[in-house]
Amino acid sequence: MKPRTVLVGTDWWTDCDDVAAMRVLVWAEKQRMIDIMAIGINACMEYSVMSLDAFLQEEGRPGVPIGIDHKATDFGGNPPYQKNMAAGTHSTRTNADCEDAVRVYRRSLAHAQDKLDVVEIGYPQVLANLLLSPGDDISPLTGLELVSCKVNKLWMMAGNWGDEGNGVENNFARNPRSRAAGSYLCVHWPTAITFLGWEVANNILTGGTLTSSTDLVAQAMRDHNSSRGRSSWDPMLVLLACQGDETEAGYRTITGTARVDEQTGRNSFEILPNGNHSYVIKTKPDEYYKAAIDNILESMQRA
Ligand SMILES: [Ca+2]
Repeated sequence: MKPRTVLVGTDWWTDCDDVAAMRVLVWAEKQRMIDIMAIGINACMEYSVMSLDAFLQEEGRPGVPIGIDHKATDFGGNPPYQKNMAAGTHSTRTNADCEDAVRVYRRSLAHAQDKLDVVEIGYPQVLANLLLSPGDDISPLTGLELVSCKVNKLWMMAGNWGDEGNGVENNFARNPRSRAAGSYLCVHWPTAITFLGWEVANNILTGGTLTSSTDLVAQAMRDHNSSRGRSSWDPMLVLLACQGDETEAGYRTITGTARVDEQTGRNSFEILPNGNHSYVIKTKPDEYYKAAIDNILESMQRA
């Protein structure tokens, strides 16, 4: 089967689960499940691009187009993993070398031959701003038109759906920018969306079996004080998206319409048989998902 093309958004911020997720993404490309078209970073810190570029080089996938939201400097935090990752490699790519993530997404969509999938493991403002983008030198189409024409589906780690679809989670609720964008995205994104929520992966700790002193995922886990493993929000969403089928990946779905409150970031869910949104519920024991992620992380561990 032909690999599915994916555009991937990540906050690549303070948490180390994005690092584990990026390893899962590169692994899935090596398995010919997906092709990585571009990555958009939606939280902007000093070493964002250099550390991600360094990581992708070390994982054997140099040259991925990277965009960044240069304005997203207000999420706070100062993760040591990015500085350490950037220091130990040969990357010279900086934030300033990269275009705005919306332009990278617009170009990717405009050039895509077939419909692709969008994967998001961070904040939603780049996707919201993509929808709001007007025609430009890249394409006469608006962002909404490009997404409508070129996207199959959005897979997103966001929300807490554990209390019958009601809850609060960081990717939607972090700050006014993420709350407004999450609210806008749920109303205006034109394709189906599958959400994997906080409650699905919080108790599934992965990465703790990596023991190499030079492995970059292991180092990020140690830098985050999570050397015994970290909640698997982002790696589980990426693996689900790369598999591309909720049932095969070990989930059932609740279908309806998701909403995010613009003021509070709280998510809610109305169950509707023909709704465009779904959130996933595990159908297997936690150990099943943990083993799947840990096996992938270990398979690419640096000796
Ligand atoms: Ca993330």
